[in-house]
Amino acid sequence: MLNIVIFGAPGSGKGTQSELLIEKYGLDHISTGEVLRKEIASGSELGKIADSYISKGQLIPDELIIDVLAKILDSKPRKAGIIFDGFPRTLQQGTALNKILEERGRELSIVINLNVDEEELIGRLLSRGKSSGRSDDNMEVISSRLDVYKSQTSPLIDYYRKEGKLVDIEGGGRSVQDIFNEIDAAVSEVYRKAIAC
Ligand code: B4P
Repeated sequence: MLNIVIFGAPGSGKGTQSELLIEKYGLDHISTGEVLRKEIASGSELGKIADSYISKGQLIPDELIIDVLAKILDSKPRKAGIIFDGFPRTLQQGTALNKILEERGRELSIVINLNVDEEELIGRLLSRGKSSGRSDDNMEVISSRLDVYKSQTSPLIDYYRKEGKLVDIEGGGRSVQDIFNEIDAAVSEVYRKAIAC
């Protein structure tokens, strides 16, 4: 069973590449950003809390999102595997994910790290902002999201590199399909090992 983390700064293509992986490997998908946006749209208590952080470009508190993630994971039927998209975003979430998987007899297979330079990230997010209606796709909030990524999320790169799980992918300056082909090569290798077990 594949357990994939797709990792990168805001706008790096996590959601975009997840869709292609789902299609090819029949995987399940948890996008914590999507989950939170649905909660906001439904007006739930969690949504109200999430909105107060997301609209400022901040991360919602670890204890809250870790609990949400574990509940969603348990509600999913077991498919060929799962993609964690946008989770973890802090070291605390990273250690929690390892524990959550271990408690369920699972193990992280691979972490795809999408590298895109800041200028391109900003351009993509501003362009998405024209049609997305997202409260966080405007310049002020994008700056804050990028700062949060650097200070709170990027330390996970070393964490996963030390675990030997990280695969760096150049996620900018080329087409979605070219990027996917490289991701696919890395994932198909772990997929072969996973089905052999
Ligand atoms: P997310 O929904 O995860 O937001 P994101 O990082 O912007 O998404 P993504 O990176 O998937 O966007 P994509 O590249 O697909 O999170 C939103 C917010 O929720 C966070 O800021 C945080 O506040 C909160 N949150 C979520 N998870 C959390 C957690 N674990 N803990 C705490 N808080 C959490 O798309 C970007 C654009 O680029 C698209 O328009 C796409 O078409 C384009 N694009 C993609 N690939 C391209 C390419 N190769 N070339 C050109 N354009 C491309």
